[in-house]
Amino acid sequence: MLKRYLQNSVLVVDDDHITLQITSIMLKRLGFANVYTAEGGKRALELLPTTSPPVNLLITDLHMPGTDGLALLRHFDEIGFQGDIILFSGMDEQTLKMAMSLGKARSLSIIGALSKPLREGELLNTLSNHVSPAPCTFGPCFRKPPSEQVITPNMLVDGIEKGELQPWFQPKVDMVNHTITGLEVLARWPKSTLGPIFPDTFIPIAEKHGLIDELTFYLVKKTLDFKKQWQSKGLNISIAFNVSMDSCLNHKFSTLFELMVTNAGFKASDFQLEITESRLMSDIVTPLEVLLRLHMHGVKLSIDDFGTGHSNLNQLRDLPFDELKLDKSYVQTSKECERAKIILKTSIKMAEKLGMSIVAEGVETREDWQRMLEMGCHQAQGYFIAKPMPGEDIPDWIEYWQKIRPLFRGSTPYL
Ligand code: G
Ligand code: G
Ligand code: MN
Repeated sequence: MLKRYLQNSVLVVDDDHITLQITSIMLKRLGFANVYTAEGGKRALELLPTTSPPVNLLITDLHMPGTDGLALLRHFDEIGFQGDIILFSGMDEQTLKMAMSLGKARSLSIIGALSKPLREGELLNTLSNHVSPAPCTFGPCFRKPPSEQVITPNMLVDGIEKGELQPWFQPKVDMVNHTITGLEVLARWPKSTLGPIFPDTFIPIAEKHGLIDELTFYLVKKTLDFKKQWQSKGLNISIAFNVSMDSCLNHKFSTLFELMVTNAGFKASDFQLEITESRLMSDIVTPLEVLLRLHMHGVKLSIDDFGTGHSNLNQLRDLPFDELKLDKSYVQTSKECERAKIILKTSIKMAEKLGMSIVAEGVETREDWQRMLEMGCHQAQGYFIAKPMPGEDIPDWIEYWQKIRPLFRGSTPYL
């Protein structure tokens, strides 16, 4: 229970000494061994780098003299804070909600906004709803930077040549028997000259400047190296690559991909390609041929980000997809939006009739898991199961998952 948080430190920030003491006692009762308290935002920022183990949960008041809660969120955003955040305040509910939205807009992980006085039950509810079975050591070690980064095609080529880009891996699991069904490869560039750069910055550049195939094959090569290492440990796990439809305009793509896979001693059927279309294609015949050939040779095909962009019904009609990945934005909005729910349910039924396996992306909480299971999804992927992680962490994560699998008995994971 709450293992992910208990293994790390929690930092409580408030300008009131008594509130800090009471909250600290409450957290210790819940099992938190490492509770740090800071009287005000400024002290919190001084304390943060000195905490050991690192802080994975911040609980902060909003209204404080000097560096208040909102400024603290800005600073935590700037330093790329990885952990979860709970706001607690005596302010009215509307203000709390707006502060929560502000934090989320900064892409911080705000998991709750609670009114003062803090109640143990509410705190426990907030935490257990968001607790992921994956311990935080398996999480990403950096986060999306808030600012737009300008990178040139040359920088990207340089990054590839220097081996700075890496494949990271996010697991997918079966929602019924809880087995691991595969790992999705996600490109990461943790140490560029500009600091960490995320794929939504460099993938469009690669696509625009004709570098996407070079990048894909680079990731395939690095991934195959990892797969060999895992196999030597007895771990045989299916791998999914993200492939933009642009790559399928190149007839050589399928040949090259299969050659790399077979030369490494693997079967085409050990791999899956998640196809995304970032722009409308003028030539749809060539991708059809390329994807059909891959399908004939046993590579599984998955339609990615279904519900958004250019993932569309024509593709479903014309291409032999084995899997449909519901876009995380739909999975998330189906929480409150009845129309999104209807669209999801109908898409799931349609995919099922087409004989496809349905994956819910962006499953972040136990509620998300339950909702998507009830709607009929077969597999889940998201922070609730595991965040994307470096290849080195995969064997440990698999071992960990096998241990916690029994917690997923019944319909909802019991954590
Ligand atoms: O991992 P993250 O959520 O930051 O990824 C952002 C987007 O970049 C996602 O849509 C993902 O599909 C895409 N992406 C990540 N890695 C690759 C890749 O290797 N190739 C392609 N074409 N897209 C990728
Ligand atoms: O477009 P594509 O589906 O390939 O992108 C998936 C991306 O979504 C991953 O790169 C990952 O960084 C991100 N992601 C995975 N799980 C979650 C989640 O639970 N919540 C959010 N917000 N993003 C996620
Ligand atoms: Mn994908």
